[in-house]
Amino acid sequence: MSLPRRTAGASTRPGAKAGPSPQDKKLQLDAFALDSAQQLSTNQGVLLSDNHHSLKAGLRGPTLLEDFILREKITHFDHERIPERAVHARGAAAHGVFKLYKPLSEYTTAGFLQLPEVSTPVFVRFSTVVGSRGSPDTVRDVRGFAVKFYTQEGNYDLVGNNMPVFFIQDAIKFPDLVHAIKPEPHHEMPQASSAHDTFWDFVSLMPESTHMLMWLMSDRALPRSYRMMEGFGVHSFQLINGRGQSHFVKFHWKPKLGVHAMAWDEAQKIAGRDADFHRRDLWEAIETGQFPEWELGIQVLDAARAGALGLDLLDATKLIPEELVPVIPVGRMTLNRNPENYFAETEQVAFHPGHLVPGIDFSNDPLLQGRLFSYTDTQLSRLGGPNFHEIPINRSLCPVHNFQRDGAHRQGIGRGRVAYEPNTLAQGAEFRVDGSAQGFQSQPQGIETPKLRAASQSFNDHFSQATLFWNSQSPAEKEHIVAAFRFELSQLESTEIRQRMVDNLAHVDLHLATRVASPLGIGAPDAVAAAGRLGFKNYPRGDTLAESPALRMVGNYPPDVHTRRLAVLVADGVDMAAVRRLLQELGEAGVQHRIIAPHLGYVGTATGRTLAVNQSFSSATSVMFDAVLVPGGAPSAQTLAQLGGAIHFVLEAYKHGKPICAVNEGVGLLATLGFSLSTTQPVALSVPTPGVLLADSHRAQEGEISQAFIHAIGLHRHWDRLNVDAVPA
Ligand code: HDE
Repeated sequence: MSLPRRTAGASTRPGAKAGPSPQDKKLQLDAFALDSAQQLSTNQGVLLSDNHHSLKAGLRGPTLLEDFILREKITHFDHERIPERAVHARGAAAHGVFKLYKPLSEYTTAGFLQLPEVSTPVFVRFSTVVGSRGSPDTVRDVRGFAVKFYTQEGNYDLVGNNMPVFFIQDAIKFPDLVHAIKPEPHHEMPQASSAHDTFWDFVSLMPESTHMLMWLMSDRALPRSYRMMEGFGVHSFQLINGRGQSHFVKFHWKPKLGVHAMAWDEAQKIAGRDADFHRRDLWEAIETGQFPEWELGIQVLDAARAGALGLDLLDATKLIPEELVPVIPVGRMTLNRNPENYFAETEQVAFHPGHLVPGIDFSNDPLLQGRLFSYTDTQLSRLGGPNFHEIPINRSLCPVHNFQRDGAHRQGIGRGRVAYEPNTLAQGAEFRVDGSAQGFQSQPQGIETPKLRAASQSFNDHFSQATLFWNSQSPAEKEHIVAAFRFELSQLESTEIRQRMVDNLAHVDLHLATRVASPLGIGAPDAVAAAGRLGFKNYPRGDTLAESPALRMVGNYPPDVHTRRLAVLVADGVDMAAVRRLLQELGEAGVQHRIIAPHLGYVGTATGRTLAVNQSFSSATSVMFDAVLVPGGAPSAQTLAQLGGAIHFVLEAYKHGKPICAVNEGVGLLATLGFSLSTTQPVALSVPTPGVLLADSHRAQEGEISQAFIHAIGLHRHWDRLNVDAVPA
């Protein structure tokens, strides 16, 4: 099957093919690669003889206005910054490919969803929502997950988030939501945080936000890595097949490495240690060939099935439980190339939920409808004019033909005098684009009357899915949600807002509300007080699921240790021989380790060898690692047990639920936690609390320690560990 190509009208990029045009290539060379020319020039290509001195009247005199070289350089510099995105300002991106598993012609005519042998190039930008461009990566926030597919039928953008629902049901409330969550206007604080009065004031008055608040207070808002997040298209879209039939569809991205979070305490510490934590993680994984992958999945259902579920698919505060409509895996996305230039690609990329290809259409979701306006509008000011589609990262790989003309920064050189249709002058015969069967077709559908400003009755249920989410969490995830609500609400100056919020939560679950309220210095949650306010309507609950296991993070993906970072804590006299095999097997499984010691350089091992040190305790911190190994060797263990940095390292890793394996004398470093190798009942391996392995290498069978440790690392975090709150780290 050959894919249709666009042919009508004048081309802005004649004969364009995948990859940069000769002109782009020249620009790339001219920009930074001086090695071929070895000489600087002005923007006009005029070679410079001196880039160190401005033109002055005499050696010690004033600079002359006529120095066009100085003025060009400074003027360009003065205009280097463009406005950051109003939301999602902080981001990181990568190139990759999407491959389909099998044709989806049953549901859609979209070309890139027909042919498994075609690789569709993609560019994906991940982001936080609230913070400014320079804010830390690890704040509690929703993450953007925007994918641009450069298909042979034009660009298709799937502009989603890492949470499947949203705060509001109607786009008209978006500016209010964003004003409420952004830093407060009088003093521009706090940065990149929802923990302040204006946000909770707004959401506590908008019960429709409650479901999304549960997600935001959950561990989903603290991803360990962009590579370990799910992605969701959020809204219902439509897939249209060759018979013109429409199915509603929800898009899902499922990460190969599983979905994993960090602890809140850890996220805050990382924000100070490495504000670029997620950006660096993505970059390094790709640079080292550990290409992140996601599976694209779809939930498809026709209108009748949607009605039977009792869910309104146009309400973006609701999801479709996977237990009711399974997610069908349809293809795989691999990110395999880092951008060459952050500004040119990651900053200038422009997504739009209305960049659709034939066979996919949007729905009447009133949140989505508003987005269809917003995204082009915002690029006009952010990217400086209507020709942002001509910026290399935004160009489609197939040719673009239309009669748009001119505008700021136009790149394409339109040929001839015809920039309208119908016409006869372009080809000597009548040309018109008027009802051809090819190309994008909007799916015909009825329109309701009368026109009015109101929401459908079916949008009134604001709590049942918040309750479903709560009921579906593992005990540890529930604890984290309670702690997150307490943290956020304790930051508020207004006790009224605190009270109002816990009154709302009483409609989700009274036990949750009571636990959140208990340390906040307010009254007991009062569901009746909340119910008296606007937005609390009795609505017959739709789905009757008691819980949806797919909504919890723990246990939903098979354990995978690829790219997990292990800290190996050593000092002089360390017994590396006893852990050499263990480290080798961990490496073969995909774990990357670094040696941490009291000083940089080398340490001497128990067998008189030298071991190169990667980091010292003065720069290394446990929050940069996923797991800890403490080898034996009495002198090494004794040195570490005297060192505050080493003790703090393991205490903190313990508190954050990270797997810790201590071998032989290395167990001594866990003495502060009350662990020791049992001398009365010697065993090869004991696990006194989840994820803590105390190993006696002399008794262990071959592979016994590594298997247990790899399994513990694969589970990622051991949240159900003993006495975590008592650990002073
Ligand atoms: Fe966005 N959103 N949004 N949004 N959004 C933007 O577009 C907007 C919404 C999302 O990496 C802006 O180019 C409105 C939902 C992502 O470049 C802006 C509404 C979802 C990104 C905008 C929403 C998203 C944006 C800011 C309510 C998940 C980053 C700069 C009607 C499905 C894309 C820009 C990137 C960015 C408007 C709600 C996802 C202002 C009006 C729901 C991932 O146009």
